[in-house]
Amino acid sequence: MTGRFITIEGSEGAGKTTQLAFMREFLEQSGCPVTLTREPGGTGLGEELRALLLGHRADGMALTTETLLMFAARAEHLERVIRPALAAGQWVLCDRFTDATYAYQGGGRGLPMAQIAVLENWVQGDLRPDLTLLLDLPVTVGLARAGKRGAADRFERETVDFFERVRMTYLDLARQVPERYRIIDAARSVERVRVEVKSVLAQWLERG
Ligand code: T5A
Repeated sequence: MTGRFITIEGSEGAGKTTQLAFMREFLEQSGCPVTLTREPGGTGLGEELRALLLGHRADGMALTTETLLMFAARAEHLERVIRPALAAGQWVLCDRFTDATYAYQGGGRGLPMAQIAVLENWVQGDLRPDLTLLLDLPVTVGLARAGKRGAADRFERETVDFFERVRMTYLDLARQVPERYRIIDAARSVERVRVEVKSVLAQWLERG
């Protein structure tokens, strides 16, 4: 039996990493074997690309380069981790995927969505997530949370306007593909968000 592909998305500090730990525990308790991974990253080369993408560069990075590096890391991730895990019947839980490219490089930086779609079709073929949880919260709340964790990476140094565009793009994507997306109000406490995440997963499991 092939596995399922679940992604979690949201802007900075939404609580994805925190909720993924609960999701893994819940799915494993429900008898679903889990592979937990993240983007950019998830492979040796992907983590090296992540360091390039998130690290500061005095000379910046061209938007085309940034986007191609995201998809290079994704191609590696798909080939070495995601597709083999799905073929082995694993439930792949992924912290960000291509929706993040639409939200950050598309919405945030202004790359035409059609160009991202070309790369998506090339790199992924017809593979898309089965379910995407969008942790939505006001930008300033997420940035305040992320700021408590230490030095800001290259994306976290962007303006509030940039993250407002990221948030709006995610909400637009969720409206365009409602059968795949579940929007969760992530401004609440960890525990309240966890209860809703669990309920979404339980309903989705029941549907089969
Ligand atoms: N990117 C990524 C692109 O531009 N294009 C792409 O295609 C892809 C794949 C790295 C960056 O790369 C960009 C987007 C990103 O900027 P990332 O590592 O996922 O991606 O970066 P972040 O979103 O910055 O991840 P964070 O670690 O900041 O956010 P999380 O995982 O959403 O949040 P988490 O769980 O680490 O929580 C942050 C803090 O808040 C607390 C936690 O304890 C933690 O201290 N917290 C809460 N506090 C109060 N109430 C709650 N409900 C809380 N939940 C968590």
